[in-house]
Amino acid sequence: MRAQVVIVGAGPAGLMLARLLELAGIDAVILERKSADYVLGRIRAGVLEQGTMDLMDRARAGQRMHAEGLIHQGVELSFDGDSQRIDFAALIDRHVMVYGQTEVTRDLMAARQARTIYEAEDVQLHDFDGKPFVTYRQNGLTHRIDCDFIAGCDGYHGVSRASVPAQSLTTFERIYPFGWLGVLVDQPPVAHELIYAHHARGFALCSQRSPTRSRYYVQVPADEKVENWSDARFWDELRIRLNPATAEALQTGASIEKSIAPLRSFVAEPLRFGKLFLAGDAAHIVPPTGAKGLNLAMSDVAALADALIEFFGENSAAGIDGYSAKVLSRIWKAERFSWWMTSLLHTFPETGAFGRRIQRAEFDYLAGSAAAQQSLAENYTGLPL
Ligand code: FAS
Ligand code: PHB
Repeated sequence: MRAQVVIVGAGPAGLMLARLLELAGIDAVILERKSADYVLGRIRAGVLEQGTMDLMDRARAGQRMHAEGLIHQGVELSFDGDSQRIDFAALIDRHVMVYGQTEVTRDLMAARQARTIYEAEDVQLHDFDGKPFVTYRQNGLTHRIDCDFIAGCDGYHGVSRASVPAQSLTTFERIYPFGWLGVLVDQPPVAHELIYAHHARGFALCSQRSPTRSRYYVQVPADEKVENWSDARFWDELRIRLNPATAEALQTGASIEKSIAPLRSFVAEPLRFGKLFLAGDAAHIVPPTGAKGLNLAMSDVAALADALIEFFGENSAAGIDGYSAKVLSRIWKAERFSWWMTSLLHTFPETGAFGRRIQRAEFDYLAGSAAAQQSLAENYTGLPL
């Protein structure tokens, strides 16, 4: 088999890249190791930047997003009971949309016309410095796809970055001493906007998926086990960490999904190796505090799609030659913001009383400065692509 581009991974990055290439008449095939149902079963991000919304429209996959997504004009930050709303509309005339990653993935799957090979086992990348090809196993047979380029969109644990010789890659990482225990529940959201809360016992987040479905998180130790958390224990802990009025308004119920996500900051450099490009979580990881993970993956593949369209359409290598430097500049700004939001809102016992006073001062400065709020607003709603 032959394709112009082989994309490894059918998460949001792989699906969006494939769709943009398809609309440009470029033959791209996706190899995904899991089933489509498995991919759709993962509950992850919930907030879309304007740039991601625009990309969904460019992919002609945005109809349901506009019909069902919730436009949010601000978020609330609270710190030991004090609250500050960040008013995106007033500060920078921008907004975000609450629309689950699962729905984004579902819409991109539905829009795709070309080949996505699910349950492709043992994907291997070959000769991406020369004449690239990819092999995979399915139904006991080994298959080969020759191609011009390979896009590694297979996430943090994927095969693509692992296929790059260690000496060709530099990685930067910070692992946080905690994770997020998340619960999905079919109850109306506790507030009309997201609430990011700092409490001495740990961070909490009130998010949502629709007017009848909510998503909540609490910070837990990095080695915590989800089986230690009954629904009752989760709701009790969440209430403690929220302002009393919010806690009082919380509508609880049986969790329909409960999981713990570890938190890390991670960047690999560079993101191009001959005919292999890395994009999305294969290239970087951000702590979800800034709602950047999904959006950063989308901005990566927008740049990669434009570079590949330019190559195949105009026989120009300028875009692919500039891809890595271009996306890394934006990646590091998102890493900085995600690290800053995480540092402000989580508890870090190891930084002691001084660390907590610095966090309090950071919040007080933010609450008292329109400039600081404007900076948060422009980062949260998404820096220009
Ligand atoms: P993905 O990991 O989504 O997709 C990679 C795909 O490649 C997967 O389908 C995988 O099965 C496939 N794959 C892997 N190895 C393969 C191989 N060898 N062969 C073939 N296929 C292979 N971001 C937010 O903004 N907010 C959040 O709240 C949030 N919560 C998260 C919770 C968790 C548990 C995780 C892991 C991430 C979370 N993220 C969040 C970040 C997340 O949304 C990612 O940024 C987003 O999924 C990135 O998309 P992709 O780059 O497509 O990677
Ligand atoms: C979510 O709804 O899952 C969500 C929202 C905002 C974040 C992280 C996760 O910063």
